[in-house]
Amino acid sequence: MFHSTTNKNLIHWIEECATLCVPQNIVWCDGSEEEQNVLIKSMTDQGELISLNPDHFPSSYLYRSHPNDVARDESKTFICCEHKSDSGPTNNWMSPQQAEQSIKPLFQNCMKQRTMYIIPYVMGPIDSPFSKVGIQITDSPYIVINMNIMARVGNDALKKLGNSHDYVKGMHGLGTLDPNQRFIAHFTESNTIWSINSGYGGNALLSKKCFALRLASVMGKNEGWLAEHMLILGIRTPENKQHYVVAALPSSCGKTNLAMLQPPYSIKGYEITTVGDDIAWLRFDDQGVLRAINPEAGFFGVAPGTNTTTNPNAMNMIHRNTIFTNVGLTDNRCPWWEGMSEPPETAIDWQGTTWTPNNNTCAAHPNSRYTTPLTECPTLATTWDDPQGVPISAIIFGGRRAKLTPLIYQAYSWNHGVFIGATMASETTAAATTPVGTIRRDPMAMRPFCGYHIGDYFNHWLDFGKNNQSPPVFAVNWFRTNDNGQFLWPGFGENFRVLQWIIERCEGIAEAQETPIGMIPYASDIFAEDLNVPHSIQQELLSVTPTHWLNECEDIDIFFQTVGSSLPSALIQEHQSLKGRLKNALL
Ligand code: SAT
Ligand code: MN
Repeated sequence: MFHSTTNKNLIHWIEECATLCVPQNIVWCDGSEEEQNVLIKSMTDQGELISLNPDHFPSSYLYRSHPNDVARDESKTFICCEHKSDSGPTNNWMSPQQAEQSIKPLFQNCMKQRTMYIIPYVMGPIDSPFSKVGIQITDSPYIVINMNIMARVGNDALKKLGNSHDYVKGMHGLGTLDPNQRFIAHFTESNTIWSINSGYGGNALLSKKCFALRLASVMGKNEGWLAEHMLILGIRTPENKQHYVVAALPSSCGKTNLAMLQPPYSIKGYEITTVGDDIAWLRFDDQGVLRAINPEAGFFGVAPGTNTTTNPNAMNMIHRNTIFTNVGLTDNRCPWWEGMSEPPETAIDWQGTTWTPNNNTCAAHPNSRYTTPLTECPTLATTWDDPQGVPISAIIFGGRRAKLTPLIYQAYSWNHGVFIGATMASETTAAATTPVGTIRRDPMAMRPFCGYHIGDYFNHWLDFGKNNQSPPVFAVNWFRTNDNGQFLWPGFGENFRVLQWIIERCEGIAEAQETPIGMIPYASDIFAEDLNVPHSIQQELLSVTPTHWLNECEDIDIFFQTVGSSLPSALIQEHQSLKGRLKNALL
Protein backbone atom coordinates (compact mmCIF):
# COMPACT_ATOMS: atom_id res chain seq x y z
CA MET A 1 0.00 0.00 0.00
CA PHE A 2 1.51 3.31 -1.11
CA HIS A 3 1.66 6.23 1.25
CA SER A 4 4.00 9.03 2.11
CA THR A 5 3.81 8.96 5.87
CA THR A 6 5.93 7.35 8.53
CA ASN A 7 3.39 8.22 11.20
CA LYS A 8 3.09 4.93 13.07
CA ASN A 9 -0.03 5.97 14.91
CA LEU A 10 -1.75 6.80 11.62
CA ILE A 11 -0.58 3.66 9.85
CA HIS A 12 -1.75 1.57 12.79
CA TRP A 13 -5.21 3.19 12.78
CA ILE A 14 -5.56 2.67 9.01
CA GLU A 15 -4.64 -0.99 9.46
CA GLU A 16 -7.27 -1.33 12.18
CA CYS A 17 -9.92 0.22 9.92
CA ALA A 18 -8.91 -2.03 7.03
CA THR A 19 -9.11 -5.12 9.23
CA LEU A 20 -12.60 -4.09 10.30
CA CYS A 21 -14.03 -2.90 6.97
CA VAL A 22 -12.18 -5.41 4.73
CA PRO A 23 -11.87 -3.32 1.58
CA GLN A 24 -10.74 -4.87 -1.68
CA ASN A 25 -8.04 -2.25 -2.02
CA ILE A 26 -6.78 0.90 -0.36
CA VAL A 27 -6.03 4.20 -2.08
CA TRP A 28 -4.27 7.16 -0.46
CA CYS A 29 -5.68 10.37 -1.87
CA ASP A 30 -3.43 13.28 -2.79
CA GLY A 31 -6.08 15.85 -3.67
CA SER A 32 -4.55 16.40 -7.13
CA GLU A 33 -6.48 17.47 -10.19
CA GLU A 34 -5.47 14.22 -11.82
CA GLU A 35 -6.98 12.19 -8.98
CA GLN A 36 -10.18 14.22 -9.18
CA ASN A 37 -10.39 13.68 -12.95
CA VAL A 38 -9.78 9.93 -12.72
CA LEU A 39 -12.47 9.51 -10.05
CA ILE A 40 -14.94 11.68 -11.94
CA LYS A 41 -14.30 9.75 -15.14
CA SER A 42 -14.87 6.39 -13.51
CA MET A 43 -18.03 7.62 -11.75
CA THR A 44 -19.32 9.10 -15.01
CA ASP A 45 -18.53 5.85 -16.86
CA GLN A 46 -20.50 3.92 -14.26
CA GLY A 47 -23.45 6.31 -14.49
CA GLU A 48 -23.01 7.53 -10.89
CA LEU A 49 -22.31 11.07 -12.07
CA ILE A 50 -23.97 12.82 -14.98
CA SER A 51 -21.77 15.11 -16.98
CA LEU A 52 -23.51 18.46 -17.53
CA ASN A 53 -23.65 20.51 -20.73
CA PRO A 54 -20.00 21.51 -21.29
CA ASP A 55 -20.97 24.72 -23.13
CA HIS A 56 -22.84 26.10 -20.12
CA PHE A 57 -21.45 24.10 -17.19
CA PRO A 58 -17.92 22.91 -18.06
CA SER A 59 -16.37 20.36 -15.67
CA SER A 60 -19.63 20.15 -13.76
CA TYR A 61 -21.64 17.11 -12.76
CA LEU A 62 -24.91 15.98 -11.28
CA TYR A 63 -25.10 13.36 -8.55
CA ARG A 64 -28.31 11.87 -7.16
CA SER A 65 -28.16 10.53 -3.62
CA HIS A 66 -30.44 7.82 -2.33
CA PRO A 67 -33.93 9.33 -1.78
CA ASN A 68 -33.82 8.43 1.92
CA ASP A 69 -30.41 10.06 2.30
CA VAL A 70 -30.81 13.75 1.50
CA ALA A 71 -30.11 15.73 4.68
CA ARG A 72 -28.38 15.65 8.03
CA ASP A 73 -30.03 13.21 10.37
CA GLU A 74 -29.98 14.78 13.82
CA SER A 75 -31.76 11.85 15.45
CA LYS A 76 -28.89 9.57 14.36
CA THR A 77 -26.15 11.94 15.46
CA PHE A 78 -24.49 11.13 18.78
CA ILE A 79 -21.91 12.56 21.12
CA CYS A 80 -19.99 9.67 22.66
CA CYS A 81 -18.23 10.88 25.80
CA GLU A 82 -17.75 9.05 29.11
CA HIS A 83 -20.26 11.08 31.10
CA LYS A 84 -23.72 11.76 29.69
CA SER A 85 -23.83 15.04 31.58
CA ASP A 86 -20.94 16.37 29.44
CA SER A 87 -23.05 16.13 26.28
CA GLY A 88 -25.91 18.19 27.71
CA PRO A 89 -29.56 18.59 26.75
CA THR A 90 -29.07 19.45 23.06
CA ASN A 91 -27.24 16.25 22.07
CA ASN A 92 -28.04 12.57 21.77
CA TRP A 93 -25.58 10.69 23.93
CA MET A 94 -24.11 7.21 23.78
CA SER A 95 -21.25 5.91 25.89
CA PRO A 96 -18.07 5.02 23.98
CA GLN A 97 -18.50 1.44 25.24
CA GLN A 98 -22.03 1.26 23.90
CA ALA A 99 -20.87 2.68 20.55
CA GLU A 100 -18.19 0.04 20.43
CA GLN A 101 -20.89 -2.61 20.88
CA SER A 102 -23.66 -1.27 18.70
CA ILE A 103 -22.05 0.89 16.00
CA LYS A 104 -18.67 -0.72 15.38
CA PRO A 105 -20.13 -4.06 14.19
CA LEU A 106 -21.94 -2.17 11.42
CA PHE A 107 -18.52 -1.45 9.88
CA GLN A 108 -17.58 -5.14 9.80
CA ASN A 109 -16.91 -6.12 6.18
CA CYS A 110 -18.72 -2.96 5.04
CA MET A 111 -16.12 -2.26 2.33
CA LYS A 112 -16.04 -5.76 0.82
CA GLN A 113 -15.31 -5.48 -2.91
CA ARG A 114 -14.99 -1.78 -2.50
CA THR A 115 -12.10 0.65 -2.41
CA MET A 116 -11.14 2.30 0.85
CA TYR A 117 -9.94 5.85 0.21
CA ILE A 118 -7.75 7.59 2.76
CA ILE A 119 -8.11 11.36 2.62
CA PRO A 120 -5.53 13.44 4.55
CA TYR A 121 -6.70 17.04 4.87
CA VAL A 122 -6.06 20.31 6.66
CA MET A 123 -8.83 22.48 8.06
CA GLY A 124 -7.68 26.08 7.69
CA PRO A 125 -4.79 27.68 5.78
CA ILE A 126 -2.03 25.07 5.49
CA ASP A 127 0.56 27.18 7.35
CA SER A 128 -1.77 28.62 9.93
CA PRO A 129 -0.98 27.85 13.58
CA PHE A 130 -4.77 27.56 14.06
CA SER A 131 -5.31 24.88 11.41
CA LYS A 132 -5.87 21.23 12.25
CA VAL A 133 -5.30 17.96 10.45
CA GLY A 134 -7.89 15.29 9.80
CA ILE A 135 -7.80 11.93 8.09
CA GLN A 136 -11.02 10.61 6.61
CA ILE A 137 -11.51 7.05 5.49
CA THR A 138 -14.40 6.45 3.13
CA ASP A 139 -15.61 3.97 0.54
CA SER A 140 -17.58 6.66 -1.32
CA PRO A 141 -15.88 8.17 -4.36
CA TYR A 142 -18.58 10.87 -4.26
CA ILE A 143 -17.35 11.87 -0.81
CA VAL A 144 -13.73 11.90 -2.06
CA ILE A 145 -14.51 14.29 -4.92
CA ASN A 146 -16.50 16.52 -2.55
CA MET A 147 -13.78 16.47 0.11
CA ASN A 148 -11.26 17.46 -2.58
CA ILE A 149 -13.31 20.65 -2.98
CA MET A 150 -14.36 21.25 0.63
CA ALA A 151 -11.00 20.77 2.39
CA ARG A 152 -7.29 21.21 1.68
CA VAL A 153 -6.60 17.59 0.78
CA GLY A 154 -3.21 16.05 0.08
CA ASN A 155 0.35 15.41 1.15
CA ASP A 156 0.62 18.86 2.74
CA ALA A 157 -1.66 17.47 5.43
CA LEU A 158 0.63 14.49 6.06
CA LYS A 159 3.61 16.82 6.11
CA LYS A 160 1.91 19.12 8.60
CA LEU A 161 0.98 16.15 10.76
CA GLY A 162 4.47 14.59 10.75
CA ASN A 163 4.61 11.95 13.46
CA SER A 164 2.10 13.70 15.70
CA HIS A 165 -0.93 11.89 17.11
CA ASP A 166 -2.91 15.10 16.98
CA TYR A 167 -5.38 14.53 14.15
CA VAL A 168 -9.06 13.76 13.79
CA LYS A 169 -9.80 10.18 12.78
CA GLY A 170 -12.90 9.93 10.62
CA MET A 171 -14.18 6.54 9.52
CA HIS A 172 -17.03 6.61 7.03
CA GLY A 173 -18.73 3.66 5.37
CA LEU A 174 -21.69 3.86 3.01
CA GLY A 175 -22.95 0.54 4.34
CA THR A 176 -26.49 -0.27 3.24
CA LEU A 177 -27.85 3.30 3.58
CA ASP A 178 -30.50 1.84 5.90
CA PRO A 179 -31.76 4.92 7.79
CA ASN A 180 -32.62 2.78 10.81
CA GLN A 181 -29.02 1.65 11.10
CA ARG A 182 -27.56 5.08 10.40
CA PHE A 183 -25.15 6.54 12.96
CA ILE A 184 -22.96 9.60 13.06
CA ALA A 185 -20.97 9.20 16.25
CA HIS A 186 -18.51 11.73 17.68
CA PHE A 187 -15.94 10.63 20.24
CA THR A 188 -15.14 14.03 21.66
CA GLU A 189 -12.53 12.65 24.06
CA SER A 190 -10.49 10.85 21.38
CA ASN A 191 -11.11 13.05 18.32
CA THR A 192 -12.74 10.24 16.40
CA ILE A 193 -15.82 10.16 14.17
CA TRP A 194 -17.71 7.10 12.94
CA SER A 195 -20.31 7.54 10.24
CA ILE A 196 -22.20 4.62 8.72
CA ASN A 197 -25.19 4.15 6.38
CA SER A 198 -25.35 7.65 4.92
CA GLY A 199 -23.43 9.22 2.05
CA TYR A 200 -24.86 12.73 2.19
CA GLY A 201 -23.62 16.16 3.24
CA GLY A 202 -22.92 16.76 6.88
CA ASN A 203 -23.48 13.06 7.67
CA ALA A 204 -20.58 11.96 5.48
CA LEU A 205 -18.29 14.92 4.71
CA LEU A 206 -16.69 14.42 8.10
CA SER A 207 -14.53 17.53 7.84
CA LYS A 208 -17.54 19.79 7.99
CA LYS A 209 -20.08 19.65 10.81
CA CYS A 210 -18.53 16.60 12.51
CA PHE A 211 -14.94 17.89 12.79
CA ALA A 212 -15.00 21.65 12.17
CA LEU A 213 -17.96 22.20 14.52
CA ARG A 214 -18.74 19.29 16.87
CA LEU A 215 -15.21 18.14 17.67
CA ALA A 216 -13.66 21.59 17.15
CA SER A 217 -16.13 23.19 19.57
CA VAL A 218 -14.77 20.87 22.28
CA MET A 219 -11.15 21.61 21.25
CA GLY A 220 -12.01 25.31 21.36
CA LYS A 221 -13.39 25.04 24.87
CA ASN A 222 -10.25 23.23 26.03
CA GLU A 223 -7.84 25.53 24.18
CA GLY A 224 -9.56 28.92 24.56
CA TRP A 225 -11.10 29.52 21.14
CA LEU A 226 -14.48 29.16 19.40
CA ALA A 227 -15.63 26.96 16.51
CA GLU A 228 -18.79 28.57 15.16
CA HIS A 229 -21.49 28.08 12.52
CA MET A 230 -20.68 31.43 10.95
CA LEU A 231 -19.96 33.06 7.62
CA ILE A 232 -17.08 35.53 7.36
CA LEU A 233 -17.38 38.53 5.07
CA GLY A 234 -15.33 41.64 4.35
CA ILE A 235 -16.69 45.16 3.90
CA ARG A 236 -14.43 47.91 2.56
CA THR A 237 -15.90 51.38 3.03
CA PRO A 238 -15.59 54.28 0.59
CA GLU A 239 -13.02 55.69 3.05
CA ASN A 240 -10.99 52.54 2.43
CA LYS A 241 -11.50 51.08 5.88
CA GLN A 242 -11.48 47.30 5.77
CA HIS A 243 -13.88 45.55 8.14
CA TYR A 244 -14.79 41.90 8.53
CA VAL A 245 -17.86 40.55 10.28
CA VAL A 246 -18.96 37.06 11.24
CA ALA A 247 -22.61 36.00 11.21
CA ALA A 248 -24.23 32.90 12.70
CA LEU A 249 -27.43 31.74 11.03
CA PRO A 250 -28.96 28.25 11.07
CA SER A 251 -28.60 25.96 8.04
CA SER A 252 -30.56 27.12 5.01
CA CYS A 253 -31.14 30.66 6.34
CA GLY A 254 -29.03 32.49 3.77
CA LYS A 255 -25.45 32.45 5.07
CA THR A 256 -24.09 31.84 1.57
CA ASN A 257 -26.20 34.64 0.07
CA LEU A 258 -25.08 37.06 2.78
CA ALA A 259 -21.43 36.04 2.41
CA MET A 260 -21.48 36.91 -1.31
CA LEU A 261 -23.87 39.82 -1.16
CA GLN A 262 -23.86 42.39 -3.91
CA PRO A 263 -24.64 45.89 -2.54
CA PRO A 264 -27.66 47.65 -4.07
CA TYR A 265 -26.93 49.53 -7.27
CA SER A 266 -27.61 52.90 -5.67
CA ILE A 267 -24.97 52.46 -2.96
CA LYS A 268 -21.52 53.26 -4.29
CA GLY A 269 -18.02 52.83 -3.08
CA TYR A 270 -18.34 49.76 -0.85
CA GLU A 271 -16.78 46.43 -1.60
CA ILE A 272 -18.01 43.14 -0.15
CA THR A 273 -15.64 40.18 -0.12
CA THR A 274 -16.11 36.60 0.97
CA VAL A 275 -13.92 34.61 3.36
CA GLY A 276 -16.34 31.81 4.24
CA ASP A 277 -20.02 30.90 4.19
CA ASP A 278 -20.52 28.29 6.91
CA ILE A 279 -17.85 27.84 9.57
CA ALA A 280 -15.49 30.19 11.41
CA TRP A 281 -12.78 29.40 13.94
CA LEU A 282 -12.32 32.44 16.17
CA ARG A 283 -9.63 33.49 18.59
CA PHE A 284 -8.09 36.61 20.08
CA ASP A 285 -4.53 37.34 18.96
CA ASP A 286 -1.67 38.70 21.13
CA GLN A 287 -2.90 42.25 20.55
CA GLY A 288 -6.39 41.31 21.78
CA VAL A 289 -7.86 41.47 18.29
CA LEU A 290 -10.52 38.89 17.46
CA ARG A 291 -9.47 36.92 14.37
CA ALA A 292 -11.31 34.38 12.24
CA ILE A 293 -10.24 31.70 9.78
CA ASN A 294 -12.50 29.70 7.50
CA PRO A 295 -11.43 26.09 8.03
CA GLU A 296 -13.01 25.03 4.73
CA ALA A 297 -11.92 25.39 1.11
CA GLY A 298 -15.26 25.18 -0.68
CA PHE A 299 -18.98 25.90 -0.60
CA PHE A 300 -21.65 23.27 0.00
CA GLY A 301 -24.45 25.67 -0.81
CA VAL A 302 -28.22 25.24 -0.95
CA ALA A 303 -29.34 25.38 -4.60
CA PRO A 304 -33.11 26.12 -4.41
CA GLY A 305 -33.85 29.83 -4.36
CA THR A 306 -30.43 30.72 -5.77
CA ASN A 307 -30.81 32.97 -8.82
CA THR A 308 -29.32 36.04 -10.45
CA THR A 309 -31.23 38.33 -8.06
CA THR A 310 -30.81 36.47 -4.77
CA ASN A 311 -27.15 35.63 -5.32
CA PRO A 312 -25.67 36.78 -8.64
CA ASN A 313 -22.14 35.94 -7.47
CA ALA A 314 -23.05 32.34 -6.68
CA MET A 315 -24.85 31.98 -10.01
CA ASN A 316 -21.69 33.13 -11.72
CA MET A 317 -19.50 30.84 -9.61
CA ILE A 318 -21.37 27.56 -10.10
CA HIS A 319 -21.08 27.58 -13.88
CA ARG A 320 -17.91 25.49 -13.82
CA ASN A 321 -16.03 23.01 -11.63
CA THR A 322 -19.15 22.29 -9.62
CA ILE A 323 -20.78 19.12 -8.36
CA PHE A 324 -24.55 19.42 -8.06
CA THR A 325 -26.40 17.04 -5.79
CA ASN A 326 -30.13 16.29 -6.11
CA VAL A 327 -31.03 19.15 -8.45
CA GLY A 328 -33.26 18.77 -11.54
CA LEU A 329 -31.84 18.26 -15.02
CA THR A 330 -33.14 20.05 -18.13
CA ASP A 331 -33.41 18.51 -21.60
CA ASN A 332 -30.35 20.58 -22.41
CA ARG A 333 -28.37 18.79 -19.66
CA CYS A 334 -28.24 21.89 -17.45
CA PRO A 335 -29.08 21.89 -13.74
CA TRP A 336 -32.37 23.45 -12.65
CA TRP A 337 -33.98 24.08 -9.29
CA GLU A 338 -37.02 25.83 -7.92
CA GLY A 339 -36.46 29.58 -7.83
CA MET A 340 -33.61 29.52 -10.36
CA SER A 341 -35.59 30.78 -13.38
CA GLU A 342 -38.84 30.07 -15.23
CA PRO A 343 -39.43 26.31 -14.98
CA PRO A 344 -38.47 24.30 -18.05
CA GLU A 345 -41.36 22.61 -19.89
CA THR A 346 -39.96 19.24 -18.98
CA ALA A 347 -37.05 18.06 -16.90
CA ILE A 348 -35.75 15.06 -15.00
CA ASP A 349 -36.29 15.51 -11.29
CA TRP A 350 -33.78 14.82 -8.50
CA GLN A 351 -34.93 11.21 -8.31
CA GLY A 352 -34.32 10.65 -12.02
CA THR A 353 -37.94 10.64 -13.20
CA THR A 354 -39.64 12.79 -15.84
CA TRP A 355 -41.00 16.02 -14.42
CA THR A 356 -43.14 18.91 -15.66
CA PRO A 357 -44.19 22.09 -13.84
CA ASN A 358 -47.66 20.52 -13.52
CA ASN A 359 -46.25 17.84 -11.26
CA ASN A 360 -47.07 18.47 -7.65
CA THR A 361 -43.49 17.80 -6.69
CA CYS A 362 -40.20 19.69 -6.78
CA ALA A 363 -37.72 19.11 -9.58
CA ALA A 364 -34.88 19.72 -7.14
CA HIS A 365 -34.87 18.42 -3.57
CA PRO A 366 -35.34 21.39 -1.15
CA ASN A 367 -31.94 20.52 0.36
CA SER A 368 -30.20 20.05 -3.01
CA ARG A 369 -26.69 21.47 -3.07
CA TYR A 370 -23.76 22.66 -5.13
CA THR A 371 -20.14 21.94 -4.18
CA THR A 372 -17.75 24.55 -5.57
CA PRO A 373 -14.19 25.54 -4.62
CA LEU A 374 -13.78 28.84 -2.77
CA THR A 375 -11.35 29.91 -5.48
CA GLU A 376 -14.23 30.08 -7.99
CA CYS A 377 -15.98 32.76 -5.92
CA PRO A 378 -15.92 36.09 -7.77
CA THR A 379 -15.99 38.00 -4.47
CA LEU A 380 -13.33 35.89 -2.74
CA ALA A 381 -11.32 38.04 -0.30
CA THR A 382 -7.58 38.22 -1.02
CA THR A 383 -7.15 37.39 2.67
CA TRP A 384 -9.21 34.16 2.52
CA ASP A 385 -6.09 31.98 3.02
CA ASP A 386 -4.27 34.31 5.45
CA PRO A 387 -2.68 32.09 8.14
CA GLN A 388 -3.46 34.73 10.79
CA GLY A 389 -7.11 34.99 9.83
CA VAL A 390 -8.97 38.27 9.41
CA PRO A 391 -9.73 40.82 12.17
CA ILE A 392 -13.40 40.88 13.16
CA SER A 393 -15.28 44.16 13.76
CA ALA A 394 -18.70 42.72 14.67
CA ILE A 395 -20.53 39.51 15.53
CA ILE A 396 -24.01 38.98 14.11
CA PHE A 397 -26.60 36.42 15.20
CA GLY A 398 -29.66 35.69 13.09
CA GLY A 399 -32.63 33.42 12.86
CA ARG A 400 -35.69 32.83 10.75
CA ARG A 401 -38.60 34.38 12.64
CA ALA A 402 -41.84 35.28 10.87
CA LYS A 403 -42.90 37.40 13.84
CA LEU A 404 -41.45 39.13 16.90
CA THR A 405 -37.78 39.81 16.16
CA PRO A 406 -36.97 43.12 14.47
CA LEU A 407 -34.84 43.44 11.36
CA ILE A 408 -31.80 44.50 13.37
CA TYR A 409 -30.79 45.37 16.92
CA GLN A 410 -27.60 45.74 18.85
CA ALA A 411 -26.69 44.26 22.21
CA TYR A 412 -25.89 46.59 25.11
CA SER A 413 -22.79 44.66 26.17
CA TRP A 414 -20.81 41.45 25.59
CA ASN A 415 -22.88 39.54 28.15
CA HIS A 416 -26.08 40.85 26.62
CA GLY A 417 -24.77 39.79 23.20
CA VAL A 418 -24.06 36.28 24.49
CA PHE A 419 -27.59 36.22 25.94
CA ILE A 420 -29.05 37.21 22.56
CA GLY A 421 -27.04 34.46 20.83
CA ALA A 422 -27.88 31.90 23.48
CA THR A 423 -31.63 32.56 23.22
CA MET A 424 -31.89 32.72 19.45
CA ALA A 425 -34.73 30.75 17.95
CA SER A 426 -35.40 29.86 14.36
CA GLU A 427 -37.87 27.99 12.19
CA THR A 428 -36.48 24.62 11.12
CA THR A 429 -35.50 24.11 7.45
CA ALA A 430 -34.96 21.27 4.98
CA ALA A 431 -31.27 21.02 5.88
CA ALA A 432 -32.14 18.41 8.50
CA THR A 433 -34.59 15.52 8.41
CA THR A 434 -36.68 17.05 11.23
CA PRO A 435 -40.10 18.58 10.29
CA VAL A 436 -39.76 21.95 8.55
CA GLY A 437 -41.14 25.24 9.87
CA THR A 438 -41.37 24.77 13.64
CA ILE A 439 -39.68 27.28 15.92
CA ARG A 440 -36.94 25.89 18.09
CA ARG A 441 -34.24 27.44 20.24
CA ASP A 442 -31.06 27.36 18.20
CA PRO A 443 -28.38 28.99 20.36
CA MET A 444 -25.73 30.67 18.19
CA ALA A 445 -27.13 28.52 15.29
CA MET A 446 -25.12 25.74 16.98
CA ARG A 447 -27.89 23.56 18.43
CA PRO A 448 -27.13 20.62 16.11
CA PHE A 449 -23.37 21.26 16.19
CA CYS A 450 -22.19 22.02 19.72
CA GLY A 451 -20.24 18.91 20.79
CA TYR A 452 -20.60 19.45 24.54
CA HIS A 453 -22.97 20.72 27.22
CA ILE A 454 -24.71 23.84 25.94
CA GLY A 455 -24.55 25.45 29.40
CA ASP A 456 -20.76 25.03 29.44
CA TYR A 457 -20.71 26.43 25.93
CA PHE A 458 -22.50 29.58 27.12
CA ASN A 459 -19.97 29.87 29.93
CA HIS A 460 -17.16 29.54 27.43
CA TRP A 461 -18.63 32.34 25.29
CA LEU A 462 -18.95 34.63 28.33
CA ASP A 463 -15.35 33.94 29.36
CA PHE A 464 -14.06 34.26 25.84
CA GLY A 465 -14.99 37.94 25.53
CA LYS A 466 -14.43 38.92 29.15
CA ASN A 467 -10.85 40.17 29.16
CA ASN A 468 -10.60 41.24 25.57
CA GLN A 469 -11.68 44.10 23.37
CA SER A 470 -14.68 42.05 22.36
CA PRO A 471 -16.48 43.37 19.27
CA PRO A 472 -20.09 44.59 19.39
CA VAL A 473 -22.84 42.00 18.94
CA PHE A 474 -25.89 42.40 16.69
CA ALA A 475 -29.01 40.37 15.91
CA VAL A 476 -30.73 40.27 12.52
CA ASN A 477 -33.94 38.78 11.15
CA TRP A 478 -34.56 38.97 7.41
CA PHE A 479 -37.66 36.80 7.62
CA ARG A 480 -40.47 38.92 9.16
CA THR A 481 -43.77 38.35 7.32
CA ASN A 482 -47.19 40.00 7.19
CA ASP A 483 -50.39 38.13 8.00
CA ASN A 484 -50.43 36.71 4.47
CA GLY A 485 -47.01 35.17 4.95
CA GLN A 486 -45.30 37.65 2.62
CA PHE A 487 -41.84 38.87 3.58
CA LEU A 488 -41.76 42.47 4.83
CA TRP A 489 -38.12 43.03 4.04
CA PRO A 490 -36.72 42.63 0.49
CA GLY A 491 -33.59 40.87 1.78
CA PHE A 492 -30.65 39.59 -0.29
CA GLY A 493 -28.61 42.53 -1.71
CA GLU A 494 -30.69 44.97 0.34
CA ASN A 495 -29.35 43.32 3.51
CA PHE A 496 -26.34 45.45 2.77
CA ARG A 497 -28.18 48.41 4.32
CA VAL A 498 -28.24 46.58 7.62
CA LEU A 499 -24.54 45.70 7.32
CA GLN A 500 -23.80 49.33 6.60
CA TRP A 501 -25.53 50.39 9.82
CA ILE A 502 -23.57 47.75 11.73
CA ILE A 503 -20.28 49.06 10.33
CA GLU A 504 -21.28 52.64 11.08
CA ARG A 505 -22.07 51.60 14.65
CA CYS A 506 -18.61 49.98 14.88
CA GLU A 507 -17.05 53.22 13.65
CA GLY A 508 -19.14 55.29 16.04
CA ILE A 509 -20.92 57.13 13.21
CA ALA A 510 -24.53 55.88 13.32
CA GLU A 511 -26.98 56.70 16.08
CA ALA A 512 -29.24 54.19 17.78
CA GLN A 513 -32.44 54.21 19.83
CA GLU A 514 -32.70 52.26 23.04
CA THR A 515 -35.46 49.66 23.34
CA PRO A 516 -36.00 47.01 26.01
CA ILE A 517 -34.36 44.32 23.82
CA GLY A 518 -31.41 46.35 22.57
CA MET A 519 -30.47 49.29 20.36
CA ILE A 520 -32.22 49.69 17.03
CA PRO A 521 -31.55 52.06 14.12
CA TYR A 522 -33.53 55.14 13.27
CA ALA A 523 -35.72 54.18 10.31
CA SER A 524 -34.10 56.81 8.10
CA ASP A 525 -30.71 55.11 8.57
CA ILE A 526 -31.96 51.89 6.98
CA PHE A 527 -34.88 52.75 4.72
CA ALA A 528 -33.52 55.13 2.12
CA GLU A 529 -36.11 56.47 -0.32
CA ASP A 530 -34.97 54.32 -3.24
CA LEU A 531 -35.83 51.24 -1.21
CA ASN A 532 -39.56 51.92 -1.43
CA VAL A 533 -40.57 50.24 1.81
CA PRO A 534 -43.84 51.88 3.00
CA HIS A 535 -43.65 53.76 6.26
CA SER A 536 -45.98 51.35 8.10
CA ILE A 537 -43.79 48.39 7.15
CA GLN A 538 -40.66 50.24 8.23
CA GLN A 539 -42.30 50.67 11.62
CA GLU A 540 -43.25 47.04 11.80
CA LEU A 541 -39.77 45.86 10.83
CA LEU A 542 -38.23 47.85 13.66
CA SER A 543 -41.03 47.35 16.17
CA VAL A 544 -40.52 45.87 19.61
CA THR A 545 -43.78 44.83 21.27
CA PRO A 546 -43.16 44.31 25.00
CA THR A 547 -46.15 41.98 25.55
CA HIS A 548 -44.97 39.68 22.75
CA TRP A 549 -41.45 39.77 24.11
CA LEU A 550 -42.67 38.89 27.59
CA ASN A 551 -44.21 35.76 26.06
CA GLU A 552 -40.87 35.07 24.42
CA CYS A 553 -39.24 35.43 27.84
CA GLU A 554 -41.47 32.64 29.15
CA ASP A 555 -40.30 30.43 26.34
CA ILE A 556 -36.71 31.36 27.12
CA ASP A 557 -37.41 30.36 30.75
CA ILE A 558 -38.50 26.92 29.58
CA PHE A 559 -35.35 26.60 27.47
CA PHE A 560 -33.16 27.77 30.34
CA GLN A 561 -34.71 25.12 32.58
CA THR A 562 -33.62 22.44 30.12
CA VAL A 563 -30.05 23.77 30.30
CA GLY A 564 -29.96 22.98 34.01
CA SER A 565 -27.41 23.89 36.64
CA SER A 566 -24.59 24.85 34.30
CA LEU A 567 -26.63 27.77 32.95
CA PRO A 568 -24.37 30.78 33.71
CA SER A 569 -25.74 33.19 36.29
CA ALA A 570 -24.73 36.04 33.96
CA LEU A 571 -27.36 34.84 31.49
CA ILE A 572 -30.00 34.58 34.24
CA GLN A 573 -29.15 38.17 35.14
CA GLU A 574 -29.46 39.27 31.52
CA HIS A 575 -32.83 37.57 31.34
CA GLN A 576 -33.99 39.34 34.52
CA SER A 577 -32.81 42.68 33.19
CA LEU A 578 -34.63 42.12 29.89
CA LYS A 579 -37.87 41.27 31.71
CA GLY A 580 -37.41 44.35 33.88
CA ARG A 581 -36.94 46.62 30.86
CA LEU A 582 -39.98 45.10 29.13
CA LYS A 583 -42.18 45.55 32.19
CA ASN A 584 -40.99 49.14 32.58
CA ALA A 585 -41.94 49.82 28.99
CA LEU A 586 -45.49 48.71 29.78
CA LEU A 587 -45.89 51.11 32.69
O1 SAT B 1 -25.53 18.86 5.40
S1 SAT B 1 -24.61 19.92 5.87
O2 SAT B 1 -24.46 19.87 7.30
O3 SAT B 1 -23.33 19.73 5.24
C1 SAT B 1 -25.21 21.45 5.44
C2 SAT B 1 -25.97 22.10 6.54
O4 SAT B 1 -26.91 21.52 7.06
O5 SAT B 1 -25.65 23.25 6.89
MN1 MN C 1 -24.25 25.08 7.84
